[in-house]
Amino acid sequence: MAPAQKRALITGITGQDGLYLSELLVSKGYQVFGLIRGQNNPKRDMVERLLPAVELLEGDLGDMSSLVGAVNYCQPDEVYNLAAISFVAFSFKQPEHTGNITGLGALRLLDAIRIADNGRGQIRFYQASTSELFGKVRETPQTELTPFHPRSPYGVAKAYAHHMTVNYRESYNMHASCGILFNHESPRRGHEFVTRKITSAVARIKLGLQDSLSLGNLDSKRDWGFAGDYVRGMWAMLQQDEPDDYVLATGETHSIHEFLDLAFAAVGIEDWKPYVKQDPRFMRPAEVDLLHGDPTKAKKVLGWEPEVSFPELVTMMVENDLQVESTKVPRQFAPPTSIVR
Ligand code: NAP
Ligand code: G4F
Repeated sequence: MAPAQKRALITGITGQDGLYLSELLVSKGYQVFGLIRGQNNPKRDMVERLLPAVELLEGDLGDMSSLVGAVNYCQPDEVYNLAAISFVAFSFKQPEHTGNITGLGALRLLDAIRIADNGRGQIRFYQASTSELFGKVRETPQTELTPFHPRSPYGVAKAYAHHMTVNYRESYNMHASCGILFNHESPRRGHEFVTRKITSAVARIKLGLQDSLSLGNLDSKRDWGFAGDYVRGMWAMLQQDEPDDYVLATGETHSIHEFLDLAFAAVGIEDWKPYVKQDPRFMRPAEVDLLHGDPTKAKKVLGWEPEVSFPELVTMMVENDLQVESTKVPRQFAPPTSIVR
């Protein structure tokens, strides 16, 4: 007899990681359910177009009864909690809301699963933890054992969610794992994050649609990987016999200066300084200066390794934005097709 089709519930399905993870799970034969919030979410059409096999369920991490209803309806084997207020800068502006959704929201979902699972240990849970937990880093590179020192309301809320996940694992024998993921990007990255803000602006500058780009702190360093690689690691964590926590990172760190070098070079601009302005509006009350992860444990236990290099990632994002933005160029100003690709 063929094994029963696995069922997965994904929160945050409209986000970058939710889309890549859904594609991965559908390709593996899962029946995928996605939680979608709001009475008329503008991203519903996009998800339905990209992922026709996925069933969308209405619910919100701020609303316990909708989470209980979603878990009871889909009877999942695996739940991936990707939903969050995920933009660090925004979390300083709405810290209470961030705490409620990014922090308490994870607890609500854990409790909905605990009640539905009723001690059987059949529902596996993934929590989207983050390298922002390390914040003002105590050591470099950062591992699963590096102490936490979050530097934003987002980081603090994620620390609460992380510790709650570990606590539910230890208290209720739940198969609950945390992926401590370093920054991962893609052509699906939101425009509020620095990488996409840069690649979109570079494309627009090249196409004559924009003159300059305003940024905040250019000195911070991040361990940037490709989101499509990272969702493989999320899935691998839930296939282990025992739940645990894992760092996913490339093991390299790069500054925003380096990202700018590669992004502008991809459209043939060698000196980006005339195009980039510094704007205090994009500075944060507290900054995370350096993130540099050590993925040794994930490699050893999960067999996980990133496949896309830093230069490949930047080029992929710029090329995508050249295509997206070229559709906005008035016909008489259309650039040569060699630039559009
Ligand atoms: P993202 O693109 O910002 O997606 C966030 C998702 O959360 C969206 O689907 C959003 O829905 C949903 N959401 C927000 N508030 C919600 C609420 N109240 N109820 C239900 N859903 C809600 O984030 P991402 O980059 O895919 O990241 C996925 C997860 O990994 C997040 O938890 C993030 O904090 C974490 N993480 C990300 C990275 C990274 O570098 N990308 C690194 C470490 C950890 P709407 O579309 O309706 O707003
Ligand atoms: O792209 P960012 O906004 O990402 P950040 O703050 O590192 O957070 C992302 O990665 C985390 C994992 O480490 C996730 F947990 C989180 O959900 C999110 O996905 O900013 C990166 C760096 C920061 O140092 C920021 O100060 O870029 C700097 N930066 C400089 N100018 C800017 C800008 N960031 C943004 N968003 N916009 C700017 O204009």
